[in-house]
Amino acid sequence: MNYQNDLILRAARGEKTERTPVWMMRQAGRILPEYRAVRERLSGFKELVETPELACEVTLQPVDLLGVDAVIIFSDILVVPEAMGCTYLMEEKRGPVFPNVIRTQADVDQLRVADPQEHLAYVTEAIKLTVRELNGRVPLIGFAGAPFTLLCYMTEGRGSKTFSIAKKMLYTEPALAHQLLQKITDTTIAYLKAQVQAGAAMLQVFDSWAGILSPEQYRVFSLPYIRQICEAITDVPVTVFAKGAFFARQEMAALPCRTIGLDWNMDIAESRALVGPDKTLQGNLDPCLLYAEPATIRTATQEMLRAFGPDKHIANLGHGVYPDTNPNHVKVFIETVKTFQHDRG
Ligand code: 1CP
Repeated sequence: MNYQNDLILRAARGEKTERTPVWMMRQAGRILPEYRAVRERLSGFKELVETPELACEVTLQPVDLLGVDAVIIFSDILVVPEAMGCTYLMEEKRGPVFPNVIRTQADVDQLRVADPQEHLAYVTEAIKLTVRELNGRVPLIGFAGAPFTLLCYMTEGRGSKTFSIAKKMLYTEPALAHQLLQKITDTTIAYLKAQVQAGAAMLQVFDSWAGILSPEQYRVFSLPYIRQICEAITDVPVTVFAKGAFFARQEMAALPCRTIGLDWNMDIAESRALVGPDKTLQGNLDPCLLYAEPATIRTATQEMLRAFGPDKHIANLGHGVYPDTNPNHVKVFIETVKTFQHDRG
């Protein structure tokens, strides 16, 4: 594929770039009035996710409206549990709910290792359409949830601040947890490979709930499965974003992935020292900073860019952009990255 703008791929591969590339987690979503307009016509979130033409439309919105250097396919991490036979509902105010939670050996046995051609074709179809529509303007990022983060939702049955039911399984039935994690991992590997075949130029693994684990539990229940995923994906650069896993940065440096995502609690210089010089880092402005005045956003973004340095950095927020963020403030963040000139000394 010949791209008009492949800054993000070059940065992910560790090559020098004219400027730092930028995109935002949750860039396709409720910050954009154009997204809300599409959403209002529909029965719900799942209709948007499961209709390739619509998913394609909202995936593309941030390129035209915000000028980002990559798109992320509009979908959700919860499509994987669904493909395995554990369906979810997206309730308007409450978020995701799983009517049938996974808690016993029988529950785990009932789950299938999904075939992406059969159970996730709506995602690969949306990717193909989007890549065709993009016509080389910017690369498309595919994604999946990390196995541990998906275990959280499947066992708990909904979002939670503590995921104590999920963690209870790790402490009381570790063998069962490992069986579940392995089934999720096998599905995820097949799914991510199908995304690459459909045209995803890079992939991100979201371990959104990494931060609730102790370092020891993270080593046992999350990292080995992320490692399997990274080892299986050989054709495109992979980013691992483990929110809250400040304690695992050195171990993440040893994963066979190209990029490590940082959240806003992670100090940039300390992260670079822990991760070493080889990998690309992504992040990490506090999403709440976008509530500040434009001048403050500019200054903070420039400080962040200086701290990361000119190479091996993909600018992003430290987590997804919040839905009540003013799109004009988002544009200030993106424009600041795109016009910043590093002093290469
Ligand atoms: O109707 C709506 O607009 C609902 C809000 C919404 C959106 C826009 C949900 C429900 N999912 C999404 C899309 C989405 N989800 C994307 C693609 C859009 C983009 O990034 O531009 C992606 C990458 C995700 C990934 C996702 N879903 C994660 C991992 C990233 C993260 O934020 O940590 C997680 C944890 C989810 C679960 C989920 N989906 C939706 C909600 C409200 C939640 C969180 C539930 C909770 O609080 O636990």
